[in-house]
Amino acid sequence: MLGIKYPILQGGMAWVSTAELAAAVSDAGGLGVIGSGQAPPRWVKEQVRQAKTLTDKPFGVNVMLLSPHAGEILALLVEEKVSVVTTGAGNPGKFVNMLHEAGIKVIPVVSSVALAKRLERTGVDALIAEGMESGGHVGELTTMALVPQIVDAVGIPVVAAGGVYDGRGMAAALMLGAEGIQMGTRFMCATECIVHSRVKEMVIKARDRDTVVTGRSTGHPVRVLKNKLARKFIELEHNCAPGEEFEKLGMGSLKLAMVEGDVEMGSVMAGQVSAMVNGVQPAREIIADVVAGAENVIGSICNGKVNVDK
Ligand code: TUI
Repeated sequence: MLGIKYPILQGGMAWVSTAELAAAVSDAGGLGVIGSGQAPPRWVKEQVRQAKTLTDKPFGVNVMLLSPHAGEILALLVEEKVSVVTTGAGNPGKFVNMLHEAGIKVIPVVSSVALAKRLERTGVDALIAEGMESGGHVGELTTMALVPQIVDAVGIPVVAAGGVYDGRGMAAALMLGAEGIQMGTRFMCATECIVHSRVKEMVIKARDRDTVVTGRSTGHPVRVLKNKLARKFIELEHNCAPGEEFEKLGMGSLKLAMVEGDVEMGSVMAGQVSAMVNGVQPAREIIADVVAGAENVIGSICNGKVNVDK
């Protein structure tokens, strides 16, 4: 469906997934995705143009539907005829026809069965089922529970996201009925990823319990690596502070971490697999490792190492 060699999508992370990363992932046989976040349409257009100069393979753009620029960005993606649009943090239903008319595949990220069913009816091409292990804006369910429920509820292909780091994660996702995976956190530490080096260091150093979900009480729960900002958010929640205080604290904090490298007062959005990331590697190596690992673990199961049928 996507014209890619391996069913591995790269998460379109705001301030992190630029043309360099997306092109490297696509060149290596996955689907690279530019993250548009809250960026202005002009920046997105430049990134798309740059990615086209860096790779002749298909790539995508993620549109964060909470952005005030989402409509304008989708219109320019139609003009630029990108191969794939993934969406996050909202319902892209009203844009599906416009994107399809331009030959663009539409793959929304969902974190519930209800939204998955609603979006299937709008004619989207596939869905990314994202569990709460992932970084950034998260839902309530884990990948393990969410993926098979969405696979059972819809007839279109499902991509599993959240908590996938290596071949074991990919194999597990396929066992749950997914046809592919999306990884974000691991690609943050790709050589080609422009995220600030202090963010990469923090992800690499992270241990199993170093992420936390803040902002549940505001309706915008976000998984981040624990730091001073996260502790301030937790304190606001304990004090039942009004929404404006969260907004004030959160404003500009993602850019502060990812671009400026302030890993204490910035929002270091990253998933639970941060603990498994132990170095910086080219995107091509990441993809090769995941594919080889999945083949290896699936092979050993097929050879009877897990003896389920005595
Ligand atoms: O979108 C994400 N992850 C993100 S977006 C982001 S940037 C940000 N900026 C400002 C506020 C909050 C975040 C950082 N991380 N993941 C995809 C995703 N989308 N996960 C869950 C959803 C989702 C949630 C609710 C999709 C649709 C939805 O419902 C909308 C509806 O209409 O029912």
